[in-house]
Amino acid sequence: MTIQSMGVCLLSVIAAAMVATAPHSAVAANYDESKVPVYQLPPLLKAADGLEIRSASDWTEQRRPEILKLFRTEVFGIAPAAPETVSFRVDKIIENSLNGIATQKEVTVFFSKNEQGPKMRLLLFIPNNQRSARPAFLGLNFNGNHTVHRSPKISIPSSWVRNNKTTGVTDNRATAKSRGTASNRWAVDKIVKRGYALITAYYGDIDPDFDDSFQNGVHALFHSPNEKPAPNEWGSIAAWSWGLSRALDYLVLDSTIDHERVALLGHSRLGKTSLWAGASDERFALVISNNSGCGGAALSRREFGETVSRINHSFPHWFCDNFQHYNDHVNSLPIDQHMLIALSAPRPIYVASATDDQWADPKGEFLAAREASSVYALFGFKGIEATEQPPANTPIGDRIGYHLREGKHDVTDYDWDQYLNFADRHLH
Ligand code: GTR
Repeated sequence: MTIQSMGVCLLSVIAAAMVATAPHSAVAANYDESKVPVYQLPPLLKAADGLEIRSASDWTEQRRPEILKLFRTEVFGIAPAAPETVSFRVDKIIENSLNGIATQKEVTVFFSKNEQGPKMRLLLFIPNNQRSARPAFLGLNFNGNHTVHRSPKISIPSSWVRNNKTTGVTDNRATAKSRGTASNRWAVDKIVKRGYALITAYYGDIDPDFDDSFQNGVHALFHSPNEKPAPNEWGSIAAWSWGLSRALDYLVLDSTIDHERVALLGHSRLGKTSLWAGASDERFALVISNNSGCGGAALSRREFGETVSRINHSFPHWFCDNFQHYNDHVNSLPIDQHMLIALSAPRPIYVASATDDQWADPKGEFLAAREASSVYALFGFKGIEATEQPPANTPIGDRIGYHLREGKHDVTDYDWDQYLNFADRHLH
């Protein structure tokens, strides 16, 4: 080796070391399909002991529990069981809401005996003039229940709220200024007219979405001050999912809602949440992931758009600490996100992407949904048969639904139309 080539060699070693240690933000995200690494997904239909999974009972008894456990301990973290101290109080009933087509209700879910402690307020719109209990969509919202509809009768959250130009929040306290600011994402009238109830709660009631070492929200009820959850214990997504299960605990008691036909819906980080809530609580009848991306429906091994490393650096509180081990070793993850989708089988599940939401890797979301179909086949159901991602605005699939909507990272009326059609097919 010449001195010159030794120099070049040394320089490239130094450059490689700099890339390896550079903060993730210094390395551009990959949006080039030709740069997606070659990867092999962990198998859905082979158990850890090598057994081929050939039947629904093999899946339910052996493979599902082992995959669920891996997501619990390596990705989202173990959440506590429902405490016996949870209680519910119906605060408000307005019978002629939405020009008379719905009953609007507010219910407080107290997570402990202390009424001043963490609690979540549910907002319900229930179709009027129906002879039977209603199927429902249940989804958390980002900025408070009062943002989903402009009705002045919706209570404003008292918990910590993110400062935001659109909602006019500047000091982490919500005000009447933000009424209805998210109404474009919540097709309340349309949902009610189609015969479904809509139930929502503010996610920050369950756990405020910032990295505070879990000193507030429901974590504080289960850990002593300054004690962080263990590396395999719940982060914020698991806490929000836990909250959705507590909402369902209430719905079981409400005779106007058919608790066996509750569809979970979540967008983005709350789409990751709906996938995990549906996986960890099988009482949910249908699961919808809207633009959930990394840690949600998108395959991690594609490293397209947001990656495991990026998400763990930007949002260290979302997942359990064990997930950090895979930041630079995504191929050693014992799971990938097709398995998260498969955990909802045989219940109907819908994955939606958007063309301008490359950060969430629409193709990776499609591929994960398609891969999960092999588990649905064990139950005699068709998932997604298409091998290629469909063009924009072309919903496909049977028991697993998928569409790629034209447009940005958002929930639109187009998305709701597909979810309502899918629910009509599977919940009636
Ligand atoms: C982004 C994050 C995504 C997605 C999104 C959201 O900043 O990188 O994983 O969750 O936030 O929730 O709006």
